[in-house]
Amino acid sequence: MSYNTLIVETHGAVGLIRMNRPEALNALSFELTSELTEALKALDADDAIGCIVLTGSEKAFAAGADIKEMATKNFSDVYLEDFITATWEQLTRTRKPVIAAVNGYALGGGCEFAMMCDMMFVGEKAKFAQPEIKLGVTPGAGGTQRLTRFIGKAKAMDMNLTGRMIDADEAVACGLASRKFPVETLVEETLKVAAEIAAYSRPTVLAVKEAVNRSYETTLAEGVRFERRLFHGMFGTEDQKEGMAAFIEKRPANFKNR
Ligand code: DAK
Repeated sequence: MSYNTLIVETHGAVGLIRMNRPEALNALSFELTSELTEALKALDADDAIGCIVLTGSEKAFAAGADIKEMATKNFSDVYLEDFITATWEQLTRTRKPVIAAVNGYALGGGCEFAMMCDMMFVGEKAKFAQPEIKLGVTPGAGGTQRLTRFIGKAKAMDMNLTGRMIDADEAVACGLASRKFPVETLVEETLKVAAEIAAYSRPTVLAVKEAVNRSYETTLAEGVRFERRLFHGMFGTEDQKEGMAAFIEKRPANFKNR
């Protein structure tokens, strides 16, 4: 399938989605977010794919919601069309892991998109901000909620109330991103990590993602109980037998995703 605002490739068992609206620094238009929803659904449903990478260009991951598209909307427009919820949240419904590879600007909705992914790697020149306050709106896709859970109240309040940008080092230091790479090698290095994840047992990968995400939505006791049940369930898979046999026999595991 071809898209107007995305470039989608497969690299072995990894799906790579590049947001591609260079004229608008990948601003998240209705077309882009709708196409991204379709691309994510297709990769999630593809048995040959085990992990997904979402990236933009060296200048911009995404410079936020498309301001030109939304500037004249009124309350009824955004409420009735379910703005954001309708086309922005497939990232949170994707079962396979999605890694954001962020070069350049990740502002407003761009930062929120990156936070909807399961992991975030940054290029040295990445820049994050929640500048909605400068536009007279609040964030609408997790800028006050996910960001606060990622980096804590003090820094989230600072970013949301001032709109200031943080750089790649600050993003890694405060836990927004987990690894930093040179700009030119960010996507290549992210693809390597994605390939490593895609080579593990698929049911185990999905269960790990589900368990970590559950920690954001429940108490510690319930979360650990959920984790324990998933762990018990893993003993019903062929891949558990294979993984442990491979360790004992000192050979690489050959997972079958069963
Ligand atoms: N939307 C539309 N076009 C954008 C854009 C955006 N967010 N960001 C950049 N562009 C366009 C510029 O207008 C320019 O187009 P032309 O003028 O050439 O036609 C082109 O991309 C290049 O941008 P610049 O010329 O500005 O490039 P610079 O290198 O000088 O500056 C910049 C780069 C990223 C610092 C700057 O472009 C910038 O500040 N962009 C806006 C960043 C921003 O404020 N993003 C947050 C958007 S708000 C909700 C409602 C709203 C929201 C959420 C929920 N609900 C109703 C629930 C808001 C969400 C957001 O994301």
